[in-house]
Amino acid sequence: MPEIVIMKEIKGRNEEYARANREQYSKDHVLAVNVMGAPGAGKTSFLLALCKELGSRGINSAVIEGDLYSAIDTEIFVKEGFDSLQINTEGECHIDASVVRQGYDRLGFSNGVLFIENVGNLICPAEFDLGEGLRLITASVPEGDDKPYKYVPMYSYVDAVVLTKCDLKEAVGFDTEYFTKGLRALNDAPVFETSARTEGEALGIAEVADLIESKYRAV
Ligand SMILES: Nc1nc2c(ncn2[C@@H]2O[C@H](COP(=O)(O)OP(=O)(O)O)[C@@H](O)[C@H]2O)c(=O)[nH]1
Ligand SMILES: [Mg+2]
Ligand SMILES: [Zn+2]
Repeated sequence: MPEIVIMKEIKGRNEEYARANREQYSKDHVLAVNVMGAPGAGKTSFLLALCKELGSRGINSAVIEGDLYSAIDTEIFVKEGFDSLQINTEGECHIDASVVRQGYDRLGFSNGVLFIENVGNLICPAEFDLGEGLRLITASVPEGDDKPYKYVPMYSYVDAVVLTKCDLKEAVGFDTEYFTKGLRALNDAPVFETSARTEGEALGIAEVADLIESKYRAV
């Protein structure tokens, strides 16, 4: 059974915890990546493929998982040999910098990339800085191409957009141009087209790994 940290009410201000986290990641030579997206967007599937790709490049990854309940996602990473720890919010719809710090201290990770899979939610995770060095959103094509027009705070907040489940693009009629137009009104974040469900190698993961690797090398 993986270790589970239960989130309690926030003590003190989130920004102070976020600042302290940022300092600690820097000392530990860690690039922290806050991965946000809707429930079922493919965050875990994408992260597993990405962690494996980074591993093949000699870069260590660890994953902190945020969910209301269960340790299902953490078990996936532990089974694959990655350091992983579960946060359960028990009802709260985001994780905060304070609970991430508790998880991070228990993980004891350094010299690598720490992925923080946020609670599936396109709204309030954009209000809680976790001290990360990079913010990603996984946007799955079945969610629809209009989401940047509707979830403006989230699509303004992120540094990069990972389109997931691109194998379903034609089936769901996803218009990448329309999606990107909405995004560009808010943000110049790069857009990566990926799929974790293609025959053989996952699609587009190497390109995201290039971005992560360059950010990590600059930590
Ligand atoms: N077709 C397709 N399905 C995917 C892909 N990635 C994930 N899924 C499926 O989408 C569902 C949710 O994936 P998961 O990674 O658990 O999403 P999360 O809730 O955002 O972490 C699962 O049934 C996955 O098998 C993909 O690239 N293509
Ligand atoms: Mg997940
Ligand atoms: Zn919330």
